[in-house]
Amino acid sequence: PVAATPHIVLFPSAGMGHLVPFTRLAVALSAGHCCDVSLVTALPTVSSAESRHIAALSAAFPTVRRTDMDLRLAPFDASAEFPAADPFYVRYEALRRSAPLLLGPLLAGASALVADIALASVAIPVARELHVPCYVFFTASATMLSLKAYFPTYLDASGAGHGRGVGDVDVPGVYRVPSSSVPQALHDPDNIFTRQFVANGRALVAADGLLVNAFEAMEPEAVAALRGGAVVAGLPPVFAVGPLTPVKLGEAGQEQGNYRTWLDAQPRRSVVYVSFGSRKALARQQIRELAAGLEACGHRFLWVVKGAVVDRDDAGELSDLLGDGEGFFLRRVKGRGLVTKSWVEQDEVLRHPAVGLFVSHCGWNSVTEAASSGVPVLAWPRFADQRVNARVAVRAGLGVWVERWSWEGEEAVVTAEEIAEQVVAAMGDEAVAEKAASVRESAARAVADGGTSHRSLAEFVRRCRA
Ligand code: BUP
Repeated sequence: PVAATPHIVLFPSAGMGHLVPFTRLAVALSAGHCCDVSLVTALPTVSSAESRHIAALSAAFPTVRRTDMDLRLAPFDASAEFPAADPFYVRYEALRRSAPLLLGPLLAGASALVADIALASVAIPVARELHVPCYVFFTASATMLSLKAYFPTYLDASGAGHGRGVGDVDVPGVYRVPSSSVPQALHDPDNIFTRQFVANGRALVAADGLLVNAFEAMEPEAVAALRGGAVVAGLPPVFAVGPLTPVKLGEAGQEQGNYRTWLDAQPRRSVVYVSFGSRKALARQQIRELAAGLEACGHRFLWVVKGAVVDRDDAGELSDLLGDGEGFFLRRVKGRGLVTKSWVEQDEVLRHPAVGLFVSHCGWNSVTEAASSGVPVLAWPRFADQRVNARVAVRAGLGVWVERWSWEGEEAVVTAEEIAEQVVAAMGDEAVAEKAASVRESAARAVADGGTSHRSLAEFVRRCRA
């Protein structure tokens, strides 16, 4: 039987890096492909950015139904069990343990479940039991998906984790990921993230399909190797559907930023936009060097600075964070540099004609937004999958990466002089700007009617109807 309107249940995990692409997928399926879409929202959220985003989504797209999952109903407290772990990883664990209990009832009448990669190994069996097809949405690059799919095979073959460290990981058909680019946590087999990563990686073959927020032209080898069975035999179909189009959600509950009027007043491509994502704060000393580097580079800049992992904990003054108790730095750069602790609409910032460079941690959403807007990236990956993503960005021509710059866990502080030097070089690099503009064109082609990503998403919807 052909269901005219498939009902697709989306189950994201925690953090804006996951919620944002799920929102984009929800709107693409609902408004773009006429599906009936429910979004599972686990409450309470970890960050206030997430709760604001969910409220804004409901206001702007009431057709995307919210299905709340109250984690207070789950009979355990993951944060007590992992007191020192990253709060977002602790939430993944809470969701993973709750899924067998709380997910089933939310799947009544569903044509398909699309589960976040962080929940794959628990969501797939729940859906299977209920005869609901289960797809996994991978919110990072296709290259990272290939590493995730291959990593369990690597562990089994190399003996890493049993007293041996993780070396370079040669992902068949994709690339040899140097040990130094393997996410930090994966070097420790007992890390909560590693256990989830390996379990989810092993589970991929049992999914009905894999969606990835990537497009063929940007990562041709990875997409082909995943589809062709080179990475792991027996993977289900891979739907490369990115870069998913950002959705405008309005200002519901958000602080009105003054950055918009400021940006409007700046010359074309004169502003360096600096952000390290929603999940991690730079070390205080590194924040101070970055401040000095931005001041020394001589360019205009818009800098989103974060002082705490979870935004609710970030109550300190901006000047304290910058080590600028007297406010001298902020006064010196006034007019030329705007520094904010508040959320900005990053996609809108990147599309603004005044922005000429993005100093980015290379969270995958940030890379896809840079690709869609054609803004060159000065990559400064910090942790997790970001070095893998940085390489993807550089290979695609989207920017440059100073590979010697340290990431979390490495001691070296990158000095103000080095930062200033690289920013000046990247701002003056016409070749990089031209290549980034051509990445924007190939991204636009992929998502336009008849493009590779548009066709992939349509094929996924067709399967959900069947
Ligand atoms: Br901060 C910030 N405004 O002020 P990533 C982030 N974002 O719109 P992360 C804003 O959050 P993971 C802000 O555009 C992107 O869509 C940004 O995702 C948006 O990095 C998203 O870039 C952040 O993937 O998540 O937050 O480190 O580690 O899961 O990749």
